[in-house]
This record gives sequence, structure tokens and C-alpha cells, in this order.
Amino acid sequence: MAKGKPHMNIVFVGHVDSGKSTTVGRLLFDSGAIDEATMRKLKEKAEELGKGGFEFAFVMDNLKEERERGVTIDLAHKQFHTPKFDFTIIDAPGHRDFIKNMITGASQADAAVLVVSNVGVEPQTKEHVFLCKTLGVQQMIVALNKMDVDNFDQQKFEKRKNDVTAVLKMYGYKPTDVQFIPVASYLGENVAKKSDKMPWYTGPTLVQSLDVLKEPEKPTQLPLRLPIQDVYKISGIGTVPVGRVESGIMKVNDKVIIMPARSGKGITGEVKSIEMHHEQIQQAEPGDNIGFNMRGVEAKDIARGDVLAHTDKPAKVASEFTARIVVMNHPSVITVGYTPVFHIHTSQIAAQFAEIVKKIDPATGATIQEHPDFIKNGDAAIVKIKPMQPVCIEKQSDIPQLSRFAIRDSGLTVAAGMCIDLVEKK
Ligand SMILES: Nc1nc2c(ncn2[C@@H]2O[C@H](COP(=O)(O)OP(=O)(O)OP(=O)(O)O)[C@@H](O)[C@H]2O)c(=O)[nH]1
Ligand SMILES: [Mg+2]
Repeated sequence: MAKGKPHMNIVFVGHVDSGKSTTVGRLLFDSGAIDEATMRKLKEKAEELGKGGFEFAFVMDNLKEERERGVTIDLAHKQFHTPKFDFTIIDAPGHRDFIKNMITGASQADAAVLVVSNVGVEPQTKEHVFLCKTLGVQQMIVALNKMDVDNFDQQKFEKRKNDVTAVLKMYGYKPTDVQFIPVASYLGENVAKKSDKMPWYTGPTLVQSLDVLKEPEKPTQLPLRLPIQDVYKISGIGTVPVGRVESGIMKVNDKVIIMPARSGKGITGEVKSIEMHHEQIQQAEPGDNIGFNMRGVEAKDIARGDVLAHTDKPAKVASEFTARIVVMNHPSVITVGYTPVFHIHTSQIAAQFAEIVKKIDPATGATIQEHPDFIKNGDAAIVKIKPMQPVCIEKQSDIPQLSRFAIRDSGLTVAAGMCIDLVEKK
């Protein structure tokens, strides 16, 4: 099969009104992905709604309510191609009421563009950087937007850059790995076209900066982990589980073990064949969505949520785990005994808050309060969780891909977090 350009998901984040949607709209328009006629119609629509200036944002904000209010509510996805990558751009909302949508967007992303307006660092600037870090977004670009309001002044740019640098450092991003681009997205300065209003800036435009990003590294050195998505029984072939390789490499003839499986103790077998996009392959790598045929395993023995590994390094089943979480969207407060649904890779299980160890400062990790009675929206905490059914999970320091989870309750994402320690089930 012909190998295309590497694919990346990139999410646009930042405080409400910083200009995320406008930046994405401008980037698409100046790159020719949106034509003049469409843009003219969006401008008329914006003026008609009394939202003049929002025409570029309307490229991404399609909902009636979004356009009338001039805010992004839901995620919007668009394809965008550069010489090096095929991107899926995800435009996230900045308003704190819609943070759950931002969390979903960030959890899908390999990289983020943090948009900061002339106002500088604002509450969701910090919160989004924290969430990106917690949810595993590896790379970041900072677009310092609305430079026109700052008269394209270099000193003001430097000041804003310093303030944002402090925030990035605080949450664990290395500022030297981050590109800072001065832009005025509404006017199109330094988005896709190089601006002549900021001659003091010699770096790349925002579009050029995308190609400076590194292709996400495949965790091939880590132990093999393949969470099962589905299991088929195909006559003449046998058991065909399907799923995506999260870490490590799987080869034909490998001896594998699926945990916890129906028995709760795992089931071993041998990989007979691997198929991807209807073609037989000899080995599968992280990111590959595959179906495979196994010797020694029957369809009824395994299910969605089980995790395949090599027999010498089985996936860990936790009787209890310690996690670092951030509460985003709970209608009241979380106390010990709370038992929502945890989404961990492909599994969905009920699990109970067994202990709220401490409330921490999301910025520094410092303890704010030991054993608080409850935690609420905006709190970060270290907690102990007891799964009600056997589930595979890994420590963030061992296999980060299998450590992340979202906590959901009544259709809402209540919190997100990662496992930092675990007690293996005997
Ligand atoms: N002066 C100036 N205004 C801008 C610029 N970019 C965006 N704006 C304005 O900022 C406002 C908000 O723009 P949006 O693109 O909707 O901001 P957003 O970050 O997507 O907002 P949410 O998605 O609701 O969080 C609009 O009025 C835009 O016209 C810019 O470069 N200069
Ligand atoms: Mg927006």
C-alpha cells in the first residue's frame, strides 16, 4: 500500500474570544481551502446577525446558536494539508461552560495551537495548557493574536511571550520547544501570508510553523498493548479480534496473552495472521488498526476492553489504582463512594472513588489539602480508585497510552486523568 504523508490531529485552544476560530478560518481561506464566494456569504451572514468581524470564525462555527452568540460551543473538524503533513484541525471552544468539548478535542490531539489575544494570559489560557499536558498533547505552538490592537509592537509581543512562557513552564512544556508566532488573524497577518507590518519578526508564519512540528513518535520500544475493540467469529477462519495497536509491535507467530479475558486470569494463544485494510501484513505497529486471527482462543473467551500483550509482559489488571485527575464538569461535588463510569482505552467500567488522597495545585502539583471531604469543578486531585470489574490499566511512567482515562456520568465527561500507580490483582 502506498504510504501517504504522516497524519496529525491539531487542536486550537485558548481563552474565549482569543480568536481561535478566526485563525482557523483565515488559515483555510488564505490557503485556498475556502473560496471567495463562500467567504462573502459568511461576511453577509455575520453582518446580518450583528456579528460583523466574525466571518472567519463562522467558517468553523456552524451552529445557529454559535453564530448568534459569537462563541464556539462544539468541536469542529477540518482537513488541511501542508507539504509535510495531512492535518485534521480541531477548533475547540474557549468558553468555560463548554470545557468538556475542549477536553474531548485535546484528548484526540497530537499537537495544539494555543491562541492568546492582546489581553495576554487569561484563566482558560492556563487551564487549557494544563489540560493539554494532562491529556498527553506533546507539542505546542503559540499564536499571539490581535497584534493589530498592539500596533504590531515588538515590545508588547515580547512581554506577552514572556507571560505565556511562564505558564508553559509551570505546566511542564519546555518553552524552547515552542514556537511563538505574532499574528493578526482577522487581517491575515502571518497566518498563511508573511506580514510586512512586523519586519522585526523573521520567523515562520503560522502555516509554516506547522511543518516544524515533529511527526509523533511511535512507541515501538514499549511493551505490546492492543486493546480489543471487537471480536468476530468468521466461519472457515476462526476468532478474529480487531483493535488498534497502542504500543509495541505485534508479529505473526507471536505468543500472546489477552487480559483479563472472561476467565479473569487471561488466555494465551498464537497470532496466525494479521490483516490491515484487507491486506495481510507480517507486523503491526502503534497506530495500526488491525484484525488478526488467533490459535487457541475462542470468540466467547474475550471481549471489548480486554488487552492483548506478549506472554512475557502481560497487561496489568488493577485491583486498585492511584490517579491524578482534574474535575471539569460535575453537577455537585465528588466524595468517597462515588461510582461513575471510567472510559479506559476501549473498556467502560464502573469504578469507585475509594479515597481522596489530596487536593493539589494543578500548576505546581503542591498539596493544597490532605484528605478533603470532597472535590468539585476546577479541582485537581490525587485519588484512589477501585474498579468494580477487572480492568487493564498501566502507570503513566510505564505506558502513557494505556494510563489515560475519562470519567463520565449521565452523558457528561465529569473528569479526566491518568493512572500514576496501581496495585495488581492477584
Ligand atoms: N482586532 C482583532 N480582532 C480579532 C482578531 N482575530 C479575531 N478577532 C476578533 O475576536 C473575536 C472572537 O473571535 P473568535 O474567532 O470567535 O474567537 P474564539 O477564540 O474562537 O472564541 P471561542 O471559540 O468562543 O472561545 C471576533 O470579534 C473576531 O473578529 C485579530 O487579529 N484582531
Ligand atoms: Mg471559536
